[in-house]
Amino acid sequence: PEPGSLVVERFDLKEYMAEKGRRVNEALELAVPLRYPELIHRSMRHSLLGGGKRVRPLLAIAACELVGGCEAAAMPVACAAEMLHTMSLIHDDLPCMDNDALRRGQPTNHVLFGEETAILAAIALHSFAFEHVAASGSGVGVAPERVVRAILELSNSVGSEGLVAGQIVDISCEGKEVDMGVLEYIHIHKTARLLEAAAVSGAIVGGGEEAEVERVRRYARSLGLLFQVVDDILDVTKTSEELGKTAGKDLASDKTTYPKLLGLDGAREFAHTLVLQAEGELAAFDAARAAPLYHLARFIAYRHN
Ligand code: GRG
Repeated sequence: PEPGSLVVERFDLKEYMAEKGRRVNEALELAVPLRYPELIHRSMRHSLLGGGKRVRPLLAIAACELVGGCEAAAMPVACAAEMLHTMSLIHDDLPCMDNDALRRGQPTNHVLFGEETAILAAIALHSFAFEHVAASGSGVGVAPERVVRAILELSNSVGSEGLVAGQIVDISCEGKEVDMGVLEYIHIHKTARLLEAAAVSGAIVGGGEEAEVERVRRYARSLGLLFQVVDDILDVTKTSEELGKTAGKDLASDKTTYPKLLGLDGAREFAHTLVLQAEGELAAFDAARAAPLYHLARFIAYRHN
């Protein structure tokens, strides 16, 4: 085997995720300290620091390192991506949206702090994400034009061409049968766009060339869709196993899912195609540097819960 592929074989994703996750948590803790007015900062910190897999920061850091940048250069955009993700989760849990009481095993923001504070905390995290990149980007040795490009990617991914677009189409389709095109639109916008912006902004601040940044974009887009297809498959198979039946919750529910549109085998085949596409984009890079992103794609594709 080639030297690069040996390194890939020995790579420990769990260890990498734990180590990067620890440093991301430290950076987030420092970025949003508990200060006056305490209520809003407690509310922001509750949702931002209370768990989560930190997949978006990890993507930003791994993409930055993939193109030869260092972790410190990626940290501001990594934190910003997590702040934007957290902002979207606070909104998503509100009574006027999904009305969820639990998130990451803890009470949701509005349950603990009330709706007014939860909305204000989400807005504060939204604007602070960009402030954080603008204020600390150049401080870690990133050229100002790259800082601006990263902000452009992140801001575009949450507005009416990103998360908001996915959410409004999802809401409009509630209770209706949707086709493959609409299902894909919803998932690309609600899930893949922010994952993509995290990875792409990481590659930008890491000094990536245009072609490298676009490879990272295609990798992350496939990964985002893969995440959702596997989620749909697990919804069916987990419930089937629990009930000891062949048909799970999602094949019977109103929601349109990939297994419903493609059948379980078809959805598995689609997931396989997506993981191959994601891996294909990494083939152009040094194998050791690509190892975290390569293993992350496989982890998302072959996870069991
Ligand atoms: C107000 C600008 C604005 C946006 C809000 C509510 C909304 C618009 C969009 C919904 C976005 C949403 C909640 C999408 C689902 C994304 C998703 C895959 C969440 C789960 O991500 P994980 O598994 O979660 O990475 P953890 O907890 O590990 O971080």
